[in-house]
Amino acid sequence: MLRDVIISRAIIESYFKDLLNNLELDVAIVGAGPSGMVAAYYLAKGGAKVAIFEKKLSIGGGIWGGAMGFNKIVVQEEAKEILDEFGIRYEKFEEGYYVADAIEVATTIASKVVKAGVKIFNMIEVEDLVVKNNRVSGIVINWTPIHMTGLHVDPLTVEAKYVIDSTGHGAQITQFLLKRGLIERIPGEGPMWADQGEKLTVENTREVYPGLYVTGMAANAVSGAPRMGPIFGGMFLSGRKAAQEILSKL
Ligand code: 48H
Ligand code: FE2
Repeated sequence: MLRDVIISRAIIESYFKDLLNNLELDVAIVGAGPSGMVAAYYLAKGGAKVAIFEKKLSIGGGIWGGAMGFNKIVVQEEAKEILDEFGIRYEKFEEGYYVADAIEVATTIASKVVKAGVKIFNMIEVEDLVVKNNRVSGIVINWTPIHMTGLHVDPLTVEAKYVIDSTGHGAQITQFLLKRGLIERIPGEGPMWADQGEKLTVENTREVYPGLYVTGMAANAVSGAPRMGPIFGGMFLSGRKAAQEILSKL
């Protein structure tokens, strides 16, 4: 006979074991979109202790819908090797343009990230940063439903040597520093220009404040670089660059 209470105990004990295991991290990644997940993968492969915190129920960020809901994404020559690394299939459309199924991209990356040892906490929103002695040293987390219902409930804290803002267009995590006057300005992304947007996403992937890296669209927003539309190579290359830089410093 199946006992309901044992099902409950299995979930509670297993979940809280994971949460306790991830309270002290090398890298806390905020946002399970393409750039955050790719960063997590390379960090974990490089031996770092890393977890991703995602406010939504679903992971994948902007991958699922491709462009306008046409669920395909385009990847350029420079980033094709990342699709190969993950074992994602693609078709060559024209020289230098490869097209992949958005659902395969989201599910395959997520699966490889989890199997590389990354714990993804979904339904947890990062609502602030820990900043001590002019360095980001952790994240402040809360249940997404608490934010949605507007309840006044205090958060918990996770310690991390590095935090990555992979929250996409809004650069929500870097915004916390702007609000405190710790950085001067977040110009926001510029109008569409795929070629420049893709190049600059990678260039703008950097430590914006001691202990805080930005990747993907957040990197563009923080630096005022153009958006690029439904081409995802820059997101992948940005995640990999942040991982490599952080690994060299850990
Ligand atoms: C926890 C949070 C919080 C928070 C947000 O938007 P994303 O897919 O991010 P990127 O930068 O990896 O990829 C961008 C890409 O999807 C895209 O939009 C492109 C290429 N656009 C081009 C264009 O021209 O429009 O994912 C960000 C994730 C999401 O899942 C959010 O739910 C999550 O971050 N998130 N998670 N705490 N405070 N804020
Ligand atoms: Fe977008």
